[in-house]
Amino acid sequence: MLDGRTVSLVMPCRNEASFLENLIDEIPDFFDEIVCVSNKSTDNTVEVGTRIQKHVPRFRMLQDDRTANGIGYGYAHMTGINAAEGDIIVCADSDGTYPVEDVPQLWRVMQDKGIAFTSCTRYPDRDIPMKLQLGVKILNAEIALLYGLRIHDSLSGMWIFTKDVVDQLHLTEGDWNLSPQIKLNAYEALGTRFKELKITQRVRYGETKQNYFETGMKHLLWIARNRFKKRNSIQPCV
Ligand SMILES: Nc1nc2c(ncn2[C@@H]2O[C@H](COP(=O)(O)OP(=O)(O)OP(=O)(O)O)[C@@H](O)[C@H]2O)c(=O)[nH]1
Ligand SMILES: [Mg+2]
Repeated sequence: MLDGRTVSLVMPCRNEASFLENLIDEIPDFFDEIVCVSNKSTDNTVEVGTRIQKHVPRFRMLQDDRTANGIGYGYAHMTGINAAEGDIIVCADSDGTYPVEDVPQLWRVMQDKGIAFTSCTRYPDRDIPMKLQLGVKILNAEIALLYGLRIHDSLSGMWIFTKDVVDQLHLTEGDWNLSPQIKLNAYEALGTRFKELKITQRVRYGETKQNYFETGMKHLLWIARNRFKKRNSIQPCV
């Protein structure tokens, strides 16, 4: 609980069985609920999660087997967010990279500044490999140019928002593009109540399965397509 409000943590998860138990043990007590959503895991993530569920009452292991281009990151988030019962919803990867223990401080800033949706930015951070920094900078510039939104981390996977804004997020992207979509839709719906707040990322548990170049190119195209789709959908005034 934070300020008398219940807090849910939503985590997409694919093939993270080897450290899932440690990860859950480290999640701070202020989280009332942890919703972990596996999507076509081929290791024993679901078995481990089902075992954890038996002795950790606040933990739920869900499955969503829909994929888009073989990826279910976005679908897992949609399922987790829909299932989350907390007044405050926090989304973060299940690989230990995001500092979920910082949520109380971040929530205080959100309260002070009237923020309804926070996208937690990892940048600036000199320790992140240059290639990744450059990729994110290109996507940030594309978003600034096409949407007028200046952000530092278009691909952050940690967000904090209140349950009452969920209906305004209109999430549809089942693959990695849910990450830019949730930020752009939140900004469109909430305007100045959308903000970025700084976090520091940690080193990942386990091996990455990400293809940074391929995913980056898909984001580049999606961000542009999404902008034109919106433009076309604007009806001329008669
Ligand atoms: N449910 C589901 N989760 C996924 C899928 N792909 C990745 N994930 C999870 O989504 C989160 C993000 O994936 P990562 O592999 O960490 O990708 P990344 O954060 O871009 O890159 P690294 O952290 O550097 O590996 C992790 O918690 C994964 O377990 C998927 O297809 N379905
Ligand atoms: Mg990650």
